[in-house]
Amino acid sequence: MFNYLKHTVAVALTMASAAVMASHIDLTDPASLGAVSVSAFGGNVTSNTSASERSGCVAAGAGLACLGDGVGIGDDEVTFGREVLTVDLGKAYRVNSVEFLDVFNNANEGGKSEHAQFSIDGGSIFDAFRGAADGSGDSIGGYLMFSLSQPVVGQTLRFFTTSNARSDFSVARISVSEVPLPGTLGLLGLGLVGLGAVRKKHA
Ligand SMILES: [Ca+2]
Ligand SMILES: [Ca+2]
Ligand SMILES: [Ca+2]
Repeated sequence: MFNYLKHTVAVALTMASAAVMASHIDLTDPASLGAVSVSAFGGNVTSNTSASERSGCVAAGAGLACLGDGVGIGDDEVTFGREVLTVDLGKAYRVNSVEFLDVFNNANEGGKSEHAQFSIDGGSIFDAFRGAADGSGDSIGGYLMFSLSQPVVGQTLRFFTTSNARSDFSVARISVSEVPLPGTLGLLGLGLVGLGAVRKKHA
């Protein structure tokens, strides 16, 4: 009986650790998205596959597939104004980071950093941009990683930009973790309680 319960706890622990595995949704390879769906307001969903756009993605050196330059709207980027790109993950995940392409300082256009903004399930707005206005922070392809200081659990990400009329960007990758299932934690709890009971009996 004791061994059986030890086994149960071991299985529950294994399931719990498997439940926090991270995965990367690479939007530069639109055919790889599986249950993830992308839709747009203000134009069609696009992924620019021209050689120059793809080479900017490759040169960013972020390990992206770069079959396109990420998803945007209409003219290939999510453009300042009313355009909204919606990414439905298919179920709730912990969102850890989002990576963008084509986010530059625009130092040669008035030094106004481009902004990429997004919300998760309609929550607070995250604002991704380069800090330096002198262009020193620019990178090839306008690659920019935005890490959430606290991961947010959600299913639907909405991307837009309203803070600088020069802004446009594409979404390259979303990194998520599985949300631990309450059932798994319950099973783990039951196993621990059972183990405690058996220990008491043996004492
Ligand atoms: Ca582009
Ligand atoms: Ca656009
Ligand atoms: Ca841009």
